[in-house]
Order: sequence, then structure tokens, then C-alpha cells
Amino acid sequence: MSKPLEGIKIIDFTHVQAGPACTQLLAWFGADVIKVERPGSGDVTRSQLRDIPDADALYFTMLNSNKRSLTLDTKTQEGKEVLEKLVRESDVLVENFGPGALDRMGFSWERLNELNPKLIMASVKGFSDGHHYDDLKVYENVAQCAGGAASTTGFWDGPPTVSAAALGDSNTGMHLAIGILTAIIGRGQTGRGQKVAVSMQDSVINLCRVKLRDQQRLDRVGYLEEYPQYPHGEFSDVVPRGGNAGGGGQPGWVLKCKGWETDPNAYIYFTIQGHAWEPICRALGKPEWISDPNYATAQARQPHIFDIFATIEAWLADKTKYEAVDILRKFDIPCAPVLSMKEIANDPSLRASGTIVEVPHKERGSYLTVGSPIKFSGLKPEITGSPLLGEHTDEILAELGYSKDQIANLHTSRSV
Ligand code: CAO
Repeated sequence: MSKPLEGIKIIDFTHVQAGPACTQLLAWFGADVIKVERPGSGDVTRSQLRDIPDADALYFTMLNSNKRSLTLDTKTQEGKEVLEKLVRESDVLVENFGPGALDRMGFSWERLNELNPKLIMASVKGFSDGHHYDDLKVYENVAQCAGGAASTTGFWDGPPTVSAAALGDSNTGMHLAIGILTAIIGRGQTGRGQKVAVSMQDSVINLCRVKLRDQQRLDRVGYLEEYPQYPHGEFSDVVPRGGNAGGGGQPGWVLKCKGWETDPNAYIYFTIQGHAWEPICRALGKPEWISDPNYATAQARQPHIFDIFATIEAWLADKTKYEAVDILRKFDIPCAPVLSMKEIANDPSLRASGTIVEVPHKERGSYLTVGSPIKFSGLKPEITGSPLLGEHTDEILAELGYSKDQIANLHTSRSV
């Protein structure tokens, strides 16, 4: 099966998570992704949170599958020359260094554009160019706080809370991948590359748009009827933290199931979709609620929504989360069990769909990683293990036209 991005050569000058997540996605779809790493150490995640001594950590292996690794010291003259050659032959350079690092290395956008006008340069930074914080280095949770996610996540009586989902890192990488693909199509029209930049703050804000919606509603009417604070609590002038309330027009909550006392994930998420009210009442054995004016409309239910959730929890008390969902699905009620990472790792459906895959690795043996969440009818991405540090250095240098002697000299000078 041919891969749509075959023939696209990408210099992957990324590290940690935001950039690597982007280039990994493009590698899955066929791009030749050359990960450029500092000789001796490489991407810092190779050695962070190791579970096997001296082997690449899962942090690295799960973000760098399907890539090739080239070690290169881009601060030596010889290293700069190799990078220049690579730039002339590549379609895209992706980087997520701290602000100004690439300029200091001598590879500003202007210089890259001069070396190869067709090159697309793609960057992740914490804040966008010109922002008053654009000199800051940024990690995941910093971005979640700057992007409005933390102030709106968690419970009203607790502090701002970050999400376990990588809204700042991998999410930014996904935005960047869309930007790169758009620039590739644009280049087909103009013949020229361009600079694509995505900030982590902006990417978080893009996912928090419903909270910006809520701020404007709050400004206008002074309350938010789908939040637990309504109608009995107080609203200030900023969007509050809403616990596990549904973010759309459908009330929902995380509800206890059988075994919650000992199993931290014995819960389901239950959504009361307006038109599903009748089936919900039937499922719960409460047919009288269907026509009761205190329950019949969403507006009538809202003042005692937590009493309704308590009734549902009483119904759930003798059912496991799986049994509950099996009953509720027959009534077309939007719900799901709260799944632990262990359950996700072993889920046969996720294995069958290729969302969770087991891949071989030269040092680690096999390990679990994520496969493509995007499914195509004409492409089944095959996930391969991440490269060892510098595994493809000689191969890539030979492709660039270096002779065996020249390659040996580059090794001797520690430029690769
Ligand atoms: N050869 C020689 N030097 C290299 C090199 C190579 N192959 N690769 C990187 N370097 C150098 C850079 O040139 C830079 O040198 P100077 O600072 O002397 O110019 C240095 O390594 C490190 O750059 P850095 O600022 O990116 O690294 P850091 O560990 O201090 O910061 C991070 C890490 C992530 C905070 C920062 O890169 C950043 O803010 N990136 C943008 C936002 C981002 O992507 N954050 C998400 C990370 S995922 O959680």
C-alpha cells in the first residue's frame, strides 16, 4: 500500500513531546522523518523516567516511532555544513527549541529560506511571536495554565487543575501537523515554502473555545445554567470550575457504580441528553418522571439535577460499570465506563483497530505504543519501533553524498 506522504523529507529538529508528536504522525503516513539529535545524549526523553537501565525510555519510544535518527552537532562548522546539505534536500524542517535557539545556531527562517526557498519551516513555541511572554520557555502544564484550561478544570472548591491529556504538548503537535500539510499544499500552488508557527498557548485556547463561549454568556446573563453552581450557588465574573459537568447543552456527571469503594475507576459518565429523557426514565424504572412537570423538561430538571444523579447512582449500586453501560446502550443513552490505562492497554477493540499497538525495539524488546487515531480506507499505517540514537547516521550521510572517509572524519571530529 503506498503512503500519501512518501517522498516528503522532514528534518525533525524536535525534542520532548510537542514537536515529536507532530513528526511521528507525519512519519506514520509515509514521510521520511530524520530526527536530528545531539551526539552522545540525543533527545532528553531518551533518558527521562527510564524503566529499563540504559535502554531508551518509553517517553522517547512512544513519540518517535517510524523515524530515522541522525546524530549531529550543529554548533560545529562541520555539523552546520551537514545540516545545510540536508536543508537543501528537504521539504520541511520542524523544531521546538526554546525561543531564539535556532537563530543562535545560525539557522534563522531567513537563512533557511535562502538555502532552500521551497523549504517549509515549522515551529512550536510556548507563546506566539510578539506576545508579551514570547521569550518564555514552556512545558505542558505551563501552557495549560496560560491557555485557560487550568482555570476552568477541577472542582470549584479546589485549585486550578491541569489535565492528564497533553493539551499543551501533543495537541500543539497536531495543530502543527495540520499547518505543515496546509503549507505543503500551498507550496504546490506557489512553488514556495513558508514559515508555519503554532504556540502552545494558542493550541490550548483553541480547545478551550467553549469556555470562552461561557465567559461571554456569563458577562451577558450573570449565570451558566449547565454548571453545578446553578441555581443554588454563586457566580463571580469569571467562568468557574465545573467539576465533571457536561460542557455542552447536555447535563452529565461521573457516577459511582458497584465496587467504587475499592476500585478508583468503578464509575460511568452519564449524560442526560434532552430527547433521551424518556428512555432514561424507562431504563431507571421511573416511568412516572416522563410526564411529571418537575422532571419533564431540561429546565425543570436543572434545579434538582443532583437529586436525579443520586437516583441514578442508587440504580447503579448493584451494577458494574460494564453492566450499566450494557443496559443503558440499549436505551440509546450516551454513556461510557471510566477506563483505567490498564484497561485501555488490554482492550481488544483498541488492539484490533491499531489504536494501541505492540512494536519491537532493539534494546527494550517489544513495547506498547499508540497507533494512528486517524483511520483511512486506503492506508493502514504500520507502526515501527523508535530508532536508537544515531542508528541511521552513516546511512543518511551516505545519501547526502558523503564518502566513507568523510563520514569517518565527521565521527572523529565528534560532529556526528
Ligand atoms: N547540536 C548542538 N546544539 C543543539 C542541538 C544539536 N543537535 N540540538 C539542540 N541544541 C542546542 C540548542 O541550540 C540550544 O542551545 P543554546 O541555548 O545555547 O542556543 C540548546 O541545545 C537547548 O535548547 P532549548 O532551549 O530548546 O532547550 P531547554 O532544554 O533549555 O528547553 C524547552 C526545553 C522544551 C523548555 C524549550 O525547548 C522550549 O521552550 N521549547 C518551545 C516550547 C516547547 O516545545 N515546549 C514543549 C516541550 S514538550 O513538553
